[in-house]
Amino acid sequence: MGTNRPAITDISALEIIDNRGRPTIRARVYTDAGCCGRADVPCGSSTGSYEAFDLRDGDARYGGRGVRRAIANIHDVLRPALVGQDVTDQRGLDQLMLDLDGTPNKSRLGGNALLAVSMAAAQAAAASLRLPLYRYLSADGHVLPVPQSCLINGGVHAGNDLDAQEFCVMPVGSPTFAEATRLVCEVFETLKGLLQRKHGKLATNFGEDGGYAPPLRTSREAMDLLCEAVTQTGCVGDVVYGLDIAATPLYDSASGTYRFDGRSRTPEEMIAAVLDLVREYPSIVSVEDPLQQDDLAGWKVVVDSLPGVLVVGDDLTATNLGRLRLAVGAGAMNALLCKVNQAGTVTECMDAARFAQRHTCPVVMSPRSGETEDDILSDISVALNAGAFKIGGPHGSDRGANFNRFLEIEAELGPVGSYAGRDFAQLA
Ligand code: 2PG
Ligand code: MG
Repeated sequence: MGTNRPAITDISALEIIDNRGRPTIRARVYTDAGCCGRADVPCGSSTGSYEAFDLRDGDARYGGRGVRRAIANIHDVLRPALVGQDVTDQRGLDQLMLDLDGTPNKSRLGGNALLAVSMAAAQAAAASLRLPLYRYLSADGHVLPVPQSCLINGGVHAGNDLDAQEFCVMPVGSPTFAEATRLVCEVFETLKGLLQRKHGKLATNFGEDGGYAPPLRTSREAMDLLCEAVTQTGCVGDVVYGLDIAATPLYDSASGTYRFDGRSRTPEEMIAAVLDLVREYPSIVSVEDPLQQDDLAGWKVVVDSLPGVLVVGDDLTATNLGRLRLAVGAGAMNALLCKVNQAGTVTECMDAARFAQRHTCPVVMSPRSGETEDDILSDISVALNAGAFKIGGPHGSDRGANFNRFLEIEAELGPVGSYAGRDFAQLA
């Protein structure tokens, strides 16, 4: 290559399990600087159809969810092409993998195969240059996001009757990420006591997103409990709320109706229900996926009807530049949920986030319900100066990993770092 940049010497991948006991890929990228980068691939439960393709074996193992074919693609196709390449050329590496795959949605080699190598290469490059990953990815990364912490789980993340998927607290009034973490955990403890008293100890079982999965039926019940927990903790002025309705799985395309808060609703009734809910709780500042992924006109009505509220595209935009262009052009969202495995490479994820920020759409970074102890998303979030991070509840080391990495980064940045706080929606 004729450069003195660190080169890739080897790539290996292994089938591991995530927090739900489902298989996923762990990849390692080695460099001639004697360094190794490691990364695990996340996976969602409530997935839209515009995401990068998640290649699964479809055989008898793990109910068809094995990733041996994706791993074989890493070893047989990606490895031979990438060995010898400059590990610090993230864009070039990602483009090379995209070319090898050659499909619009990474369905030949698997978005999970490409992402594993893409993230591990970024880690290997950062290690080779002796930089923390957030600094390798951006010279300017300094924002610690508001943790949007999902304390009550519903939807496909919980075995209860709550239709909406996530009820989150956002400690915007805290001075630092560390204080914000303390607040989240204290509200979480208060909520546990409340749930126990009101609904019995079974109500404190956990959902897939690290929050409680109590036997509630409506969004109002969930919001009332969250608000009560915040009041009892004594931090009313410091906390606002975010919801993920995750409406795509609530939508039945055959009948054209949603199931939401205990009954079936036409799209117009669904919009009215979401607007009523947000207006009833003025401290709700963010609503994700209020409608299914293809109803752009309906999304625009929600955006126009809720000035000052973030209407966050997840399944709608799928961290995909094409979808994002469409949604921004249609005025159908005003904030981007950014998930690295929806995009399928680090470069595409960061390009989508930066496109959103250039179009005054703040970025909410998000893990998936299926995660491991990998904390790479915290570094990517800081590199992007994202204003909020949908971190899950504090239960489980898969969620703790991101909290803890942010705490580490905040301590490392010292006065250079700044907590997004009440400005989280202005960071675009
Ligand atoms: C979401 C995510 C994460 P999943 O809908 O935003 O909370 O869920 O990873 O299951 O898609
Ligand atoms: Mg979502």
